[in-house]
Amino acid sequence: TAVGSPQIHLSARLQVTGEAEYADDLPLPSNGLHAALVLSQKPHALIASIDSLEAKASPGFEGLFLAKDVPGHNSIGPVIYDEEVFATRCVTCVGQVIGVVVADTHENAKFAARKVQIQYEDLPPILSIEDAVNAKSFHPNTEKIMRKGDVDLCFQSGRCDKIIEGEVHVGGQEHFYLEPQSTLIWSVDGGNEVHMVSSTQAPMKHQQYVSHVLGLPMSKVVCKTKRIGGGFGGKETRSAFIAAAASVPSYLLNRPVKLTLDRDIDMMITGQRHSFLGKYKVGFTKEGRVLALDLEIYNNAGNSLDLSLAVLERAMFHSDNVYKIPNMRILGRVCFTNFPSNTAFRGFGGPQGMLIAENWIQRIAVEVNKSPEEIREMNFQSEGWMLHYGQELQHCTLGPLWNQLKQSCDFAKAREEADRFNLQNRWKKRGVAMVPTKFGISFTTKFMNQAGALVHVYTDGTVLVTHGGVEMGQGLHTKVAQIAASAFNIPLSSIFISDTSTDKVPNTSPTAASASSDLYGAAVLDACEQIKVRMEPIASRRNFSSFAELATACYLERVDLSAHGFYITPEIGFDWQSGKGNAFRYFTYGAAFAEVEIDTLTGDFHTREANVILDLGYSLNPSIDVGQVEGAFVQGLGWVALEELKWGDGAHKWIPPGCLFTAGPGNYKIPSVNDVPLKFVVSLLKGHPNVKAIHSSKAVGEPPFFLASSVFFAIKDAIIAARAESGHTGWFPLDNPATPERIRMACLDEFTAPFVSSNFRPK
Ligand code: MTE
Ligand code: LUZ
Ligand code: MOS
Repeated sequence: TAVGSPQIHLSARLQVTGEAEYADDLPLPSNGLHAALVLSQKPHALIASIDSLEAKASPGFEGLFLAKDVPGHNSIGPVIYDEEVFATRCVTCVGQVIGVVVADTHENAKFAARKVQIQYEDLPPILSIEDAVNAKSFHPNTEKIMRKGDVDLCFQSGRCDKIIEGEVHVGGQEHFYLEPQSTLIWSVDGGNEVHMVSSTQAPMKHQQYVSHVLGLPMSKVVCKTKRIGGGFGGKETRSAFIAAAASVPSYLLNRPVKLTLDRDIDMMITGQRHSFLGKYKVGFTKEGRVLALDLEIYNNAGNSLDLSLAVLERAMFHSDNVYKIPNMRILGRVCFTNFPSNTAFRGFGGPQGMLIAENWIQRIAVEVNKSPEEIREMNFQSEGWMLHYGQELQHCTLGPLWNQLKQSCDFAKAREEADRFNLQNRWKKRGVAMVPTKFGISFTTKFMNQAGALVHVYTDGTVLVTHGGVEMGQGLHTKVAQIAASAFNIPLSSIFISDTSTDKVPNTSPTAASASSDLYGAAVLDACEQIKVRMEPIASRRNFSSFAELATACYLERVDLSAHGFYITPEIGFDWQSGKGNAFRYFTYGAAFAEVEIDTLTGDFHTREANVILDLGYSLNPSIDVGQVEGAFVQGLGWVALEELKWGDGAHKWIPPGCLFTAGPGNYKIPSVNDVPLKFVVSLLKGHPNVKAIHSSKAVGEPPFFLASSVFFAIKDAIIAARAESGHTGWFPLDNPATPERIRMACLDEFTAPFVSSNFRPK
């Protein structure tokens, strides 16, 4: 059957030939206009005046729209309405939308938007997590606490041989989807219905925002998405405010409007992965067994709440990574800062929470003079372990994964060889690391775990499937088509999945949280099963030579060959009141080994080997899944070691405070082919069906992302070897990304000695 086989991604052919269509490829109708946004240039300021004379006189100008022009409501937001479509009195970040200009061409629209003169009265901005913490600048009602055992009692009991405290700074990351944010929007039938095609993970959010902003019923607003050129969480919510801005001129002028962001603007205004600050206090035995963890985590939300609370919560759920922590207390806070609102990004806070955990694990290893791998193993959770949020660990495959990896990478030998290399080389050092992960599968917001589908069987035996999920390159449509093909026992080529559309399947959650093949696969299967039940009386009458013949026979017998399917994830729900519950349906586990070589004089590095293993149950499509693992790992590698966001901090004249300096590939380095590990092995654990999801499979999209931290800890391991040569043996901080500057400065030697102390933390 189709399920479980390595089918080629259904749009691979179109994508590699460049024929696949994206939102911006749609031709703009002849009366269509191009839009450009008028953006704040101040991180925090009152708007004193807006002068549009010059803009109105610029070539091709067709209109400027501000807050006062919004026909419905100007307030939007995915969870609470704390954002404005167009800023009214006050701006709270550089890049906040103040207005939208439409013109005959994209260039003219941008030109006119730049000509809008805005006078500001500056207010003091908050431009770091530290500043936010000091100023107690938090989003309202976002303090979260999780507890297990009694941390204070454990620290006081004398049972801990050692108690250490430290800080971890976790860097952000730009999504850098290949296709920038884009919406084409138009009205139909005289102007009272609005349709749009958007590059989004959340067509329903676009429908909601646009109906709210224009004052139209949701039933008259349609959003369609055929495919998107990557989302990675960056289009889970942050696409919708752009659609909302474009909807205003389109509706008021009754003309189609296209708004596609240039790369620099996209990077500047649509938010990134949250940077985090973690403050830990951890108590452990002299063997390295963890007894208690007191943790505070802060995330950099930016100027609106967006999904930041859910991101913080997922970080809290993942702050144990895979370790037994008998006593644990986590305090989480969402920092209001004067940056564009940060948002979902592959892992959704999970990687940040786990990276903080691996930091103190690595530190314990140094303190007790053992390898981090030994400390990791010693503290592994196992079957039946009660997690710090009251969910019991079931079907844990961490042990088999870890052992298989240890064998396949021959860790002991790799360790030895790296040590030997390091003895023989003064200015090059090698490092190795093995890191495990577990990623919770479900939206932590319970109601989001629902999915709808619509399946039509036609008389020629072909099947049109639509469902609420968006194809963003992850292969969702391919997997769902496999599920439908298997259900009807027909070839994959008989299934067609057309665009995602709010008028075919309503009320959909964003395509996110890695759960889409679980959710939409099950919803589609439900629809297929309904149709099969209706076909059964006809099918049992005689043998049909083909599915087409059967479908035609059913049609002639007036059988309904269309069904709506629905699925909700059973048995989940975490209760913040009691601090307990099944936050997740199940976990996807993985482990990775990495070996790196660093140049201690330049801080350059390369990954000599990465060996990654995931438990994906019975994979729905192993070739797509291996692709997801490779992609997630390399994207994670960018996060831990290459990609650094830099903002104006007031010190540089030519770059305003709070303005993104790294707004393009010229000075923001995402992984390229040169950064892919020289030897890159990905394998999937065999023989462990997942009883909790469709066809025994597991979700794959986000879980492998964190495994790239093995590269980070291998770099740290190499730095340890470098420092040892100049007599530095204690623990030292290293924050991600491990850029050449950070690697170089951490490799203490006679050249750095005049400038830095041994616990220097390169900024
Ligand atoms: N793969 C590709 N090619 N492009 C993407 O944008 N997004 C990732 C992951 N893999 C992404 C991707 C993220 S953040 C998520 S949550 C999942 O895909 C979403 O899809 P799924 O639920 O079908 O796994
Ligand atoms: N989005 C969301 C997510 O709203 N809730 C989640 O738990 C989540 N997890 C991962 C990615 N996106
Ligand atoms: Mo993914 S961060 O859930 O879009």
